[in-house]
Amino acid sequence: MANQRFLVTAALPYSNGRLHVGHIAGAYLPADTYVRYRRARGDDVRFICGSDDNGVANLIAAHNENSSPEEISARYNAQQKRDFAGLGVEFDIYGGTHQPDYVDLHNRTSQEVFLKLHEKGCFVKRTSEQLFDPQIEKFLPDRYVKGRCYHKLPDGSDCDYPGAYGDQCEHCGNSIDPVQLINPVSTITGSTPIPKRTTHWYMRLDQFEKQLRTWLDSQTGWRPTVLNFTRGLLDEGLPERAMTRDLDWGVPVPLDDPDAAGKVLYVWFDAPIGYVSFTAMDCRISDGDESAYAAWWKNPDCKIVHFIGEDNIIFHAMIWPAMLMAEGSYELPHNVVANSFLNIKFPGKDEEKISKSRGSALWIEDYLQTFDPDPLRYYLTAIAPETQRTTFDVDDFLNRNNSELLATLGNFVNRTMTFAHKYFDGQVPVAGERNDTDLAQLEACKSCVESAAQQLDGFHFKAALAEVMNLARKGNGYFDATAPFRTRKTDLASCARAVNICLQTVRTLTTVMAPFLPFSAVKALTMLNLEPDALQWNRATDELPAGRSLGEPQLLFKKLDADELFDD
Ligand code: B3M
Ligand code: ZN
Repeated sequence: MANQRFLVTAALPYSNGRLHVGHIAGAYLPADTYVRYRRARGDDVRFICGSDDNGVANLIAAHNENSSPEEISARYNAQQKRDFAGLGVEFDIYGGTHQPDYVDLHNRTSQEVFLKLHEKGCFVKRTSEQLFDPQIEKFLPDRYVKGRCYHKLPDGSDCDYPGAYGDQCEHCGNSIDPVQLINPVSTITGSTPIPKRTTHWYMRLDQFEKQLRTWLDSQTGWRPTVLNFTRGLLDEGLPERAMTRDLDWGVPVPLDDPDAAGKVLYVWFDAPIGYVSFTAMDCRISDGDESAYAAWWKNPDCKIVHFIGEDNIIFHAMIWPAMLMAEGSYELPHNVVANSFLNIKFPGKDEEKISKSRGSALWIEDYLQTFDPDPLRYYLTAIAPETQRTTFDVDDFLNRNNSELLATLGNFVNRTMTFAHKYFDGQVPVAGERNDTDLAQLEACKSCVESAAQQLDGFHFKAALAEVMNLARKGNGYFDATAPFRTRKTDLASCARAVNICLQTVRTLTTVMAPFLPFSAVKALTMLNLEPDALQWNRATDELPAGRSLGEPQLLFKKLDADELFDD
């Protein structure tokens, strides 16, 4: 197939905190793996991300940390960049919707979209009562207010969750109209808010119901969880949603209307436009022309893929496509790939939800102080929450590092490389005449390349990684069966043949492991004395010629133990 063009995005993290393993498993790792794979296939890919700086989440963090939203978003944006770099999640650009270098372009891009929708009659202006904190004289949109949830659970009982936020109830997952919350309190002052009239612009999502349904029905290759959830929302009918807020932090509402004064766009209106404005910035930096973003966003030959966590489905599979349909000149997403959340289980404790406030999280910053990135990348893909919640179990992480990554993949590569060094002078031995066992092993290499590709094309990362590990397992099986450690003394030709086949297998493994374990793949490349273009997918089964000199063997993985992880 001719090379394709992909614009890949990963959800923009709020710049109100650090990243933990749940964030990485949800969106960033599968996105990075996918991008690496597409590039290995020769596709033209841009990988876009950055922080979501606007909105109440950031204001609350600034309030709690006695700081300003500018300072908070700059600090966490920088921290996130470090965390991603440490894990080898390599974006082409990591912007931020309110970062100094980005805010002008981002505001302009967001305002243009808002104005276009406004001209097209997609908004209604309404004045209604909203919650207001009299103590600080501020409206309380979104997470500025908490109260008891008024929704019903699927079994018909009341949700009644006491800690529901003004935008979403984390217990039942429904979106919340803050004025309907039972016993609301201001999260800033703890006081009881009073209703007060204010004017906002509501997007008439119902105008897009039919178009959204037709579009969703025509999608292939989407995860059923995403399709079913979105269809469920459409079946309930799409209510109007306010796309402006009474806040002094965000993208100013670009209307020449006294009612718009002091108002900003809703953070979920401007955040996905961040994907576009960061692409434009990337084009400005790399092509010297920000208008080149159109080649990615307005080009029917470019596939746009959004990687997100499950709580963002409504925004990416429904509201954002409706915005794009309304705007009219952009392409719609080719796929929206959503993962569920992770639970966490620390040794000797019960499994629990990851929670920043309860301190039950494994932070990337902390992890990287002690460990290499690849074992985490391995585990988070091996347990990827692709269809349902899964658990990051610290003991299981260590076990699987030691018994799979190290004992299977690492061991196969290591025994092959050290053997070739010790007994073949660090060179690829002659292949000789291959027998059925040898040919079957080479065939296993070929079929691994194909089946891993098939799984990756379908966004089945966990299954793709299993194919890679399966080849490593077969490599060990072949090594044991052909026993070069024995034939070395009895039949040197057969020993050489076996080591040759093992090296060819390491060669293939290097390419197929690279999207998952990029740091280890580079080490393996060095050991094989190959150039980086050897990671191209269609070269995965290129044979290493006999006589080729190999690089020095080095260990790909280490044994890990729990103490290191919690050693302060
Ligand atoms: N800032 C992340 C979250 O909901 C949210 C994603 C925006 S993607 C445009 O945790
Ligand atoms: Zn609820």
